[in-house]
Amino acid sequence: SMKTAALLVCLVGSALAIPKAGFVTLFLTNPPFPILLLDACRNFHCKRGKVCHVDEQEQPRCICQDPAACPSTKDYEHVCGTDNKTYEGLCQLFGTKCQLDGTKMGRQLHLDYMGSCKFIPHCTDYEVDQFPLRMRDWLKNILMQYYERDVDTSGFLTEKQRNKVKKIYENEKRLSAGDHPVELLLYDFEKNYHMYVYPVHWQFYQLDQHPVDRVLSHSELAPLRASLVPMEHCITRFFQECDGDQDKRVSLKEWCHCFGIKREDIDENLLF
Ligand SMILES: [Ca+2]
Ligand SMILES: [Ca+2]
Repeated sequence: SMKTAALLVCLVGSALAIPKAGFVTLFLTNPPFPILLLDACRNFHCKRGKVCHVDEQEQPRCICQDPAACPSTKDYEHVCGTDNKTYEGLCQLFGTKCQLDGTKMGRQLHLDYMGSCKFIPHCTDYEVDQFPLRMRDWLKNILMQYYERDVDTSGFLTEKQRNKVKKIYENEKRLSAGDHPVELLLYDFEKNYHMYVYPVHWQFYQLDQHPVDRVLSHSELAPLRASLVPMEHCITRFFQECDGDQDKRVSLKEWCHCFGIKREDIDENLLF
């Protein structure tokens, strides 16, 4: 069945440019007071999804943005709502949400992700089990690539990181990059467990930057989604399951645990 994935997208609150419709109407019907009426809505801020309107008492009021009156958008401005409907833009989405104010649908409607809605298959139990295996392997391979590139042009890794990665790179038992069957990945993890410890810490450190506080918020996890397109339908579920104490943040301990790193190998000193 089709399931909407709750996203790791952090909403950028953008001001929506909406013409002050109330001003125009009243300007025409009350010609002696144009300046006064203009000022009523000027500097009067309404929250997202609402626009200023001058009422009969000439007082500014916030009313719902009529989605049909939103400025027209380009294709790339389309957004997907948590109702799995594509909206032409943020103005239309938040205008619709405002009109549904006070209803369950209104409370549940949020921005899911930028872009038109697409089919995101349900992540099965089998896939979610495979996910850490594939991701761990992928992290290790990224570091190997960085290391190789650093031979010609340095700058991808710091000196400290390069020293750490060198040991993995030069290990003859290292599994070459490729699309390996789960069984092989599992076998390699058991045999060469120590090679995976640093890459898992390294990725945590890369993501924990806004702010650097040893926990990953939803918005800090967002960049991973873009990098892991083939597995993206499992990311949401994976991270929900990683967040053991359900505080909506993934700590280093929770992160490492998710990737099968043993308690005694979780080390804050590896975050560099
Ligand atoms: Ca953080
Ligand atoms: Ca947590």
